[in-house]
Amino acid sequence: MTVRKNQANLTQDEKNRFTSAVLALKSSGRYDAFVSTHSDFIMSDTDQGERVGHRSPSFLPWHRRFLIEFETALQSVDPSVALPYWDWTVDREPTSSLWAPDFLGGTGREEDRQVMDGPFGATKGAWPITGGIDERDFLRRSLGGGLPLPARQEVDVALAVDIYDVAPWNSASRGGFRNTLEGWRAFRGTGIHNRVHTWIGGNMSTGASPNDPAFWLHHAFIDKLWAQWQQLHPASEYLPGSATPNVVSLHDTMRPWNDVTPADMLDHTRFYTYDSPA
Ligand code: CU1
Ligand code: CU1
Repeated sequence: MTVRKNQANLTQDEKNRFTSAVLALKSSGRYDAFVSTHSDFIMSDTDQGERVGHRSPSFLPWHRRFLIEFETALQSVDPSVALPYWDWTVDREPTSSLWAPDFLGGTGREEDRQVMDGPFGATKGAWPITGGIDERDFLRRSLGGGLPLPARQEVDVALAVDIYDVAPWNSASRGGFRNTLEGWRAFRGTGIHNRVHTWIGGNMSTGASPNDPAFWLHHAFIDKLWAQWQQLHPASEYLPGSATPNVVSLHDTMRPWNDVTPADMLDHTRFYTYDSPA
């Protein structure tokens, strides 16, 4: 069984195995397919028409499925690998070990935000970006350039929300757990999940955010928070439970897979577990 661990507790061997498997997917072309899947869904996830991956109740089950696909791909390279998660309420600095050269590498240099160190840095030449939002073909970051990372107290406020989501089921939804976590109702639309993207900056601030491998560690933690919320509110179900125009309800299939519904994604322990409940 796959156990996802806090990245801060990984051994050097576990870090190396993770980054090596990511690089192997990159060199085989499989990685960039994940990036384009995500970009396609950002483009279609406006507040008009059907929303699937973002700004919608299915934000959480869509990304859960997306992460499972990626983790399965990693495991086809190295069966010992699981997605690590990054608890940004604890590891909050650009100097945190996550950003060391022996793991994800650090922030970008001043002139063009190009990441220069670590396995994905320019000097290694192993991380050409082909599916970005423009022609820049290198990984960019600007760690800590915007608002601070979400604090534990903000996360606890989100976890205390008793209802999964509320109408109009999009970025304007007030009060549900999903949008409190996704973050569109907050100051300038940079609540919890969105703020982490902007704190990293560079590729992570774009629709092609999986171009930065930090994407997976961020979203693994978002997924873990959803699992924690489910435990805290066992009587609170995924909403909407029945057909709603332009919204993925409990038993609707999700693009692009078309063989999975939010209901299928509710119990993550069918696929993996986390190393700690909170
Ligand atoms: Cu996303
Ligand atoms: Cu995200």
